[in-house]
Amino acid sequence: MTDIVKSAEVQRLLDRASGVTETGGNPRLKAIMRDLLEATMQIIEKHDIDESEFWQALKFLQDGAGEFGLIAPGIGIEHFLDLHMDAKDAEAGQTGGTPRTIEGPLYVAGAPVVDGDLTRTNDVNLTQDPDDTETLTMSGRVTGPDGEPVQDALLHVWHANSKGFYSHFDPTGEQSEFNNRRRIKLGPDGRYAFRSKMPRGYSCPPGGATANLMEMLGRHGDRPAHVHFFIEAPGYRALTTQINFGDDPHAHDDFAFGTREGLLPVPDRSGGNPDIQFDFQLQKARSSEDEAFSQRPRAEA
Ligand code: MBD
Ligand code: FE
Repeated sequence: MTDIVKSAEVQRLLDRASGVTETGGNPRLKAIMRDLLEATMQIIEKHDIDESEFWQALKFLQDGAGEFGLIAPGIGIEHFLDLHMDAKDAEAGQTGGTPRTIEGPLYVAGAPVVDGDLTRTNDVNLTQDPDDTETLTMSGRVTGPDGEPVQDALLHVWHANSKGFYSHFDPTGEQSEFNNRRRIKLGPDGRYAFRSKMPRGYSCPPGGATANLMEMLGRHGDRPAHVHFFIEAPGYRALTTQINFGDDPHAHDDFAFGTREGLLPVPDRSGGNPDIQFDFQLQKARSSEDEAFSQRPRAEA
C-alpha cells in the first residue's frame, strides 16, 4: 500500500526530476541522478523516514561538507572504489603487483622534488620540522611485472607527524609547509631510501562531522600509523597505495579501511629505530591514461 516508488506517478516524477525527458544536459549525469533519486526514495520508503529525520540528515551533510573527504573513507566508500577498480582489472586481466589502496583526503600537490637516485645521494629526509620521536627509515625497490627495475620513477610520499597531524592540515599550526611530504626522483635502478620521523596513527577531529557520525554508528575514528605513496613512471601504471604499520594496535581495525594484505609490514626495530624494507611492483601501462593519477580535486600549496 505504501510502496509507491514503482508507481507510474513516482516513475514519471523521477523521469522529470532527473531531466531524462529533456534533450539538454548530460546524459550520464541524468541516468545516475535518476538512479540516485530512486534509491533514496526506496530508502525513505523502506525505513519510513519522516520529515524531521530527512531535514536533520540534510543539515548534517550541509554542516559536515568540509569533512566529506574524511567521511568517504570512514564509511567505506573510498575502499569500495578500490574494490570496484580491482574487480574491473581482474575482468580485464590487468592484475598483479603491489595492491592499490585509498589515497585519503590529505595529499597536497606541489611537494618539493628531491634527488633520490641512490648512485648520487644517500640521504633523503622527509622531515624538516623538529619532532621528538624515533627516526623511521624505509627503503626498497620499484620494479615492473618481470622484476625489472623501473627507471626514473617519481615516488610521492606523505605522512603524519608523531602527533598524528599532517602538514597543511595541522590544527595546531605548528608544521611548516610540506613537512613529511616529498616527491622523490628515483634513478635508473628503481631503488629508493628515505628517513623521516615516525608517524602516529590519525584520529578524526573530535567534535567534527566524521567523529560524530562514527560515535552514532558505535565505531571509532582511528587509523593505524601509515605512510602514503603515489608512484608514477614512464611506461608504467600509476599506483596509489600506502603501508600501514603491522604492529600498530589499529593495524587490523582501520576506521578508513585502507589496510590491505600485502601492505602491512612490521618494522624491524632490532637496530633501535623502526626500519621498513618494502618493494613496490608496478603494472605496465596499457595507455597513457594508465600512467596518470585520477582527476580527484586535491589541495595545492
Ligand atoms: C588519513 O590520514 C587517511 O590516510 C585517511 C584515508 C583518512 C583520514 C586520515
Ligand atoms: Fe593518511
